[in-house]
Amino acid sequence: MRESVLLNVTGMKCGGCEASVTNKLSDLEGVLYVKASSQEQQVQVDFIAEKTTLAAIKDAIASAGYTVVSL
Ligand SMILES: [Cu+2]
Repeated sequence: MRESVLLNVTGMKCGGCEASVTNKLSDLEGVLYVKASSQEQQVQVDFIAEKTTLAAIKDAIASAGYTVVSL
């Protein structure tokens, strides 16, 4: 099933940061769409729930050097 999440992510400061988050997430199997906004400090990820998990998505963002803020 296709799911969409909107995560609050701190640390992105420019287009380069957006690109590194987008590239990291795009490497994950099952990720269909990524929209990272440094201005909003948010990352939208659309993914196939059978192929990846929210935890894996959060790990990928963290490994790119950014912080997912849990609400
Ligand atoms: Cu940057």
